[in-house]
Amino acid sequence: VRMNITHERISILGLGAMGRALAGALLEAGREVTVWNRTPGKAGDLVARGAREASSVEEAIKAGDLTVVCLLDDSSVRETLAPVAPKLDGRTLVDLTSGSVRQARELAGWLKGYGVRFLSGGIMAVPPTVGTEGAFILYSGARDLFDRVAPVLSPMARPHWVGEDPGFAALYDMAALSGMYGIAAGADHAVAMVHAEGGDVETFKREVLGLWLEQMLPFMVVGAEASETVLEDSNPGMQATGLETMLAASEEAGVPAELVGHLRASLWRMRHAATVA
Ligand code: FVH
Repeated sequence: VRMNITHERISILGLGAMGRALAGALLEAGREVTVWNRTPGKAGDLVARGAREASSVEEAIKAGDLTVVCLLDDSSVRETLAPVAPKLDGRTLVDLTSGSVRQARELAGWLKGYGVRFLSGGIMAVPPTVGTEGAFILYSGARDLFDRVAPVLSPMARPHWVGEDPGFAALYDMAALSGMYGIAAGADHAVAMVHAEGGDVETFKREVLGLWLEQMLPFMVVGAEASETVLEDSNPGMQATGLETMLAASEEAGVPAELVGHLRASLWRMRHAATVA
């Protein structure tokens, strides 16, 4: 039994922007870190900060009590782990590579077959925010494993367990990404309207859009299921009409509004439900 579990040695597979940020945060916190990357030459700065560079995946995994994988996608994880998988019995692996629910579940099943203790993760941070307040990482898999691993990896970002099902971290990660891309697409559309009508885009972004989104974000999240977006002071009828007004303004500006257009049907449904209730 280790007296201080944060002394577990950590290996990181993948030194893209995210892998380097994760390794950097762990080194900053005094962790013992070994790194590996498919293409050599990316470890220089980390080695200067105290990391050890392994020359093969196997060497990296053997050097750590636990291995964090952060590669491009699920197929790069499979490709990297397949040659060493038969030697992973009893090892602990945490995969923070983005993937789908099915990919996470299948990877967990595949690794279980080799006797690997496995957690799947979803990083709710970007490289510059790794290690800062607000950054968090979703983990799913066995709770006891999470309890062991969380304090070791906490310098990367606040660890948050979302369930035993290995697919849940990916599920919440992908769903949250969709929320983010939706807002990004909405912001693009907003700016396109301002641009098309001759407005000052920089002023609009600085003095209007950011402040407005900040103010509305909590309402958007709470009311995310369209059928529940009934704000007491913003009734569905008014919202449905407001959306039509915005869509008309967008059409006038000659800017396609497919993204927000899909909200039309649900708002009119809500308006109908509110009138018959
Ligand atoms: N960076 C971000 O903003 C996001 C934030 C949220 C989470 N994502 C996910 O993190 C994974 C890694 O992202 P990244 O930013 O590190 O990505 P890259 O800088 O493009 O580095 C990719 C690394 O993957 C290696 N790699 C690619 N294919 C293979 C392969 N077939 N076998 C082995 N390694 C592979 C690549 O190696 P190399 O090209 O340098 O040899 C990099 O180490 C990702 O899932 C994001 O969705 C980041």
